[in-house]
Amino acid sequence: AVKLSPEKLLCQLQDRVNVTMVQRSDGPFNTSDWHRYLPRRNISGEVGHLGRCAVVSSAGSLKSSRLGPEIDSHDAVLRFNGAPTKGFLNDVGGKTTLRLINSQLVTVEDQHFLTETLYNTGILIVWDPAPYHAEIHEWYRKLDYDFFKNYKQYRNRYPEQPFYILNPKMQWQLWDVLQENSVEDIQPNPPSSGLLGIVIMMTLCDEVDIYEFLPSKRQTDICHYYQRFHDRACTMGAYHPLLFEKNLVKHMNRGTDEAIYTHGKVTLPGFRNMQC
Ligand code: NCC
Repeated sequence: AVKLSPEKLLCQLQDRVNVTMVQRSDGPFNTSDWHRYLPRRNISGEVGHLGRCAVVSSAGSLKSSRLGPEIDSHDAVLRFNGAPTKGFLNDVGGKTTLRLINSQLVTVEDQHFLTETLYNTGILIVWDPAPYHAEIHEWYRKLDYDFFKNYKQYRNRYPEQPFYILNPKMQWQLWDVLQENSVEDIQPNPPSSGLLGIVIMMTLCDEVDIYEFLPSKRQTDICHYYQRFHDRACTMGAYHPLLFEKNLVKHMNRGTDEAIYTHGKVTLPGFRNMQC
């Protein structure tokens, strides 16, 4: 049970969750060294005004979905972490406008972030789990994964590709909304990349279609559409409060239950199209 009405909840999200990227003027990043690395343009200027957007979860249930053409018909598409398009065009489409990646992926050597070519397409945004409501300075000293070295190396290698660092304040502002609207206590860990990406797109787009975040009739224990690995926790959550995230998204859905069942599709309004 979610406490607020769908409209109030949408307005609460818009009001309480401040989606920003780390800027050259922010706290410990306002040095000449960091100036060379952080993108000059802000993200909304970079992407321009986006109409219909798609968020593609990495769920195994995208397999055999044939959603590719529908996903590609959007003005912009957001994907997560190492989710590929090559070899999966029919099911997930080929367009990648933005890619939200976690700091573990950027940092840990066996993820091949610096060499894998799938990261060279679209605008990149990295996020790192921060201590609860930490100021940017505190987070900077207590990174969950120390991704700065690889971030800078990637920027040196691909200086033309926009690559942002998500302001860490957002994750706990969003977590508070999740907690306040849940009857139970939720895990004291940040939301998944999935929910962060959904809210990022709500700030950049007029309307957001989300695919297989809420599982369709194809729901499976296969974790990702691009791997054979089975784990129910991928869909249900373990570290991330994923079930609560999904509950919240379901509650705000402006599409039909039928579209969830057949396409795993949820439709949310962009913040600029809401009357609060
Ligand atoms: O698996 P992951 O997420 O990359 O998936 C991206 C987002 O899609 C949604 N999802 C995924 C699978 C599934 N069966 N159902 C889903 O709803 C979730 O919203 C998820 O956030 C992450 O959130 O960043 C996560 O990253 C992975 C992993 O680090 C990256 O894939 C890089 O290899 C985490 N897995 C592990 O650490 C083992 C995962 O817990 C969360």
